[in-house]
Amino acid sequence: MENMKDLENKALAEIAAATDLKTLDEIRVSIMGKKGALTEAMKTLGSLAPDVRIETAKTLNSVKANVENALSQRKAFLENEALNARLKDETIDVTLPIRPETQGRIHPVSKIYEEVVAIFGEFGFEVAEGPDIEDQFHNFNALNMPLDHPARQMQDTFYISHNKDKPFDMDDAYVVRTHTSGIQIRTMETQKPPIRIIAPGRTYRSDMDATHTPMFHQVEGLVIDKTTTLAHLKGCLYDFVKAFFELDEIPVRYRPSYFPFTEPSAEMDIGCLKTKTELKIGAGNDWLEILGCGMVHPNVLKAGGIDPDVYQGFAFGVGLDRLAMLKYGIPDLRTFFESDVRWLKNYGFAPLDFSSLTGGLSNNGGQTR
Ligand code: 2NL
Repeated sequence: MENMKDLENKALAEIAAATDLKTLDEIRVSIMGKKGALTEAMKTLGSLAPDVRIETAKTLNSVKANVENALSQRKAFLENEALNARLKDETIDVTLPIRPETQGRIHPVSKIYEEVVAIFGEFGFEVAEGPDIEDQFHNFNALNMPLDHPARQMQDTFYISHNKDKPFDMDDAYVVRTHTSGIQIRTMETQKPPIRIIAPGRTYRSDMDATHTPMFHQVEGLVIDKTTTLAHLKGCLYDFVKAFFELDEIPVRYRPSYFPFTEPSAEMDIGCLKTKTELKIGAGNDWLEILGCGMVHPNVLKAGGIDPDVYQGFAFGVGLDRLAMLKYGIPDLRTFFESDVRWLKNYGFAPLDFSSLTGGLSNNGGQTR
């Protein structure tokens, strides 16, 4: 069976020299395939004399085992080499800047939200959060809004039944919050003054036209301490609008207003110039309403578990969507929530364009949009 030993040596040499899996498989077929050299030799066993047959079979089995062993070792080696080459080839340097052709954009409302948080964060405010679905105590009652208040009527508020076994009962239902004030009531319930928070979030009202959508975004602010006054409110909001519109000076005025949850209440306007085609903020003879504010009503402090004879505070509410429309010149609010990528490409912002007071609020080194 000398030629079988030769076959084995030749095969082992070929296997050792194979540099890819395809070649290796061709070698396997040439030896152990249907018409392979070893297979053919096995077929002759039956015609041999019994004593020769046993010896030959032993040799053939040993050749088969050795070749199989060599094949599987070489296969494992080549597979490992291929994997290493692939890993090397597909290495990603995660510290490299993102590709400039990135398609994703930050929504203007998200951008405005980041800006507002950056500004009030710098002022020492904390961000408070709360549920979109509120009970009527936190959304209405605690805010000095009695049952017959017009804002509680069906057409403004989305009510949600929370007891499927009973017929719908408006007085017992939950609501999707109509403002983020409930967050502030919850903060009063759980934290001792001094309190200095902003409460951003989605809010919902049954309303739809060019400047109203059923879902919109609001940030409310609340400051409570023993000596908090209207002067603090004015200073705080003046600094806010200057930082937000990135101007050193900006004319402001306060008009008396009414909210059930503040007394006195006011609306803050900023100076602007309105032309047929443009709105310039910070100059001119026109005024633009920007937010609502006031001193927290004693009844609201009481509802939040805070003694109005010891503490007082100011609060404000500002619409993020409206701020986005003003700052970035977007005419129709309804387009904000149509999820049109062409719109987002036009009005959106580059990813990783962080907002900070020191690094540039809306224009990060000219990389914006
Ligand atoms: C507006 C007016 C405002 C508040 C919201 C508030 C919250 C608590 C207590 C007192 Cl817990 N006030 N929020 C106060 C004044 C105005 O929002 O026009 N927002 C877009």
